Amino acid sequence: MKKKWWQKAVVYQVYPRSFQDSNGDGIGDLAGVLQRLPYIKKLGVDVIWLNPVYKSPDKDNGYDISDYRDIQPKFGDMKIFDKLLSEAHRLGLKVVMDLVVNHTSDQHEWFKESRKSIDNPYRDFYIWRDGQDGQAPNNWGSYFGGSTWKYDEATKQYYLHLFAEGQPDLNWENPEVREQVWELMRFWLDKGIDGFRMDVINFISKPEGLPDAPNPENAEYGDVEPMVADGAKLNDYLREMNDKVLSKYDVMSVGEMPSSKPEDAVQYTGLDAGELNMVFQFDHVTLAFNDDPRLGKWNDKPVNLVDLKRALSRWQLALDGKGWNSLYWNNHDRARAVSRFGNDSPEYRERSAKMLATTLHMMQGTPYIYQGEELGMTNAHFTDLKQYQDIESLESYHQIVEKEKLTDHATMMRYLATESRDNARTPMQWDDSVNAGFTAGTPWLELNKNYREINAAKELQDEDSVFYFYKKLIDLRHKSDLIVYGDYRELDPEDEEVFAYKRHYEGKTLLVISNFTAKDVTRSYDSETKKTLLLSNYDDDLGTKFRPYESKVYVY
Ligand code: TEU
Ligand code: CA
Repeated sequence: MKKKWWQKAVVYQVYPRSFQDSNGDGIGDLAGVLQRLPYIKKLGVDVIWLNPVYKSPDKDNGYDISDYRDIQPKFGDMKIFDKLLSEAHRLGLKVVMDLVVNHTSDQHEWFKESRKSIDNPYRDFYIWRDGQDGQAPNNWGSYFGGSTWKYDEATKQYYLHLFAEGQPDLNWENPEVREQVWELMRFWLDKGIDGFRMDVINFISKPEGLPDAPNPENAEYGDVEPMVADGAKLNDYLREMNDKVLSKYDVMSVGEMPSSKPEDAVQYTGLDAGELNMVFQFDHVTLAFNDDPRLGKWNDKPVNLVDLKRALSRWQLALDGKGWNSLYWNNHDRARAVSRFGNDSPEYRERSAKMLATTLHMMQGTPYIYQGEELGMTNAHFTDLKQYQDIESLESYHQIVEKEKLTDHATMMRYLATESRDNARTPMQWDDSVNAGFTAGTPWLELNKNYREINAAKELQDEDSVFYFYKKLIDLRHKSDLIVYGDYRELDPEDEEVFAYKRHYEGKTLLVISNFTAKDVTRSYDSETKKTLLLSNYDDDLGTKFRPYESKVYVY
């Protein structure tokens, strides 16, 4: 398989509004990211993925774009963006932008035109349908509560929005929509950015006739995801995107693909498939589900290790030699890694954060580090609904507790504390000064109360910190073809306490063993073979004995 720069790269995801505020308005901005580039460089990563900074009414924190060619004033302007891009490149950091083209904002010029009249030239940029006997065209439920259809009085039709009402879905069947998307991609690629993360890109091909979703539990709405994920024309659209745009530049592309399966991803990420370089799959981050399917993702269950190993191993094996994996534990939409998959108690937080990092970063694929993950930042542990701001969390609370009364307040508060996206969006913890050095003003979202114990300044002075452990992992990857290109074989899949796997490349073996429990366990692998310890999150090696959250990497 021909080697590509993004296969050896490590990506750092910056959620700008929570990263660094530079002008005291309590909202992170591009000048703040510029100010913190040396910190990102010090970590040793190669690429920055910036969540959306385009003009937006901010109904979904920038995922509702009203102008793809201009910067949201609260983040700065194009001048500061250009400065950030050139300074990042000067430091040897590539910059990947967030491409959100399954939908636009309802404030986008295209939608303002489209809703004016049935015969407006932009009408077919979006998905308009007549109602059925005064009801929505079908039973699909939005990710943010309610129907995916909004009735528009002006032309007495409904328009489709998988997410918020302010996020109307684009009609990708319309070749003019695709041409406009290729144009806006070229605008940014010609400025010199290094690629795109593509928002729910596997939702863009909608099913013929937009039929009802199955609804066996007789819930208020049917589950939209199986209806829109991996649609019939998706490969055609991705191949066209690659032919007309991506193939003209030496850039990377990663498609966010909720509920995509490995078999599909072999096609999407196949090196000669001419589509994308990699995908964000969701199998390992959607393992914990409520017993009541109507509550979907909302639960407070621990993640079962055997399920987690099966999900990750399945993708490692399916894409080995055929495509390419992204490797992530969390992002701006997920609970914090150490809280969801490790143990965020004071006793085990650091140890388990390092164990999780080892487990993921020694796999085959491109690792993504979400801002603060390298510090072992934890979930927010909010206790009051007023602390939350995420539209998904608030609308879900409203739909589940107030409208459908599927559970009570206290239970839903536990679910939010476990799974809310705001867990990942509390401001970056830079130091132990007021507001953790994030802002001189009032932070847009409350800081995590533990910022005095967990912050970058403290970890930069401690060579045993989570930060320097991530740095070691990144350095190891940069130096090792075995880590980057080695194949993957899991050991003891049914082991409920330990995650162990091997990588092989050109006659060398990497053995990775992680104890996912707070107990001492004993395990031996290839005990007769002479092994060299490459990395451990403890200071010494007790051989077959593994202490709580102990993780070791051997090479031989
Ligand atoms: O997320 C898509 C998506 O699948 C999420 O809505 C996810 O399923 C859910 O949040 C799980 O908690 C992308 C962006 O990453 C997200 O921030 C946006 O809200 C969404 O698309 C709409 O653009
Ligand atoms: Ca600001």
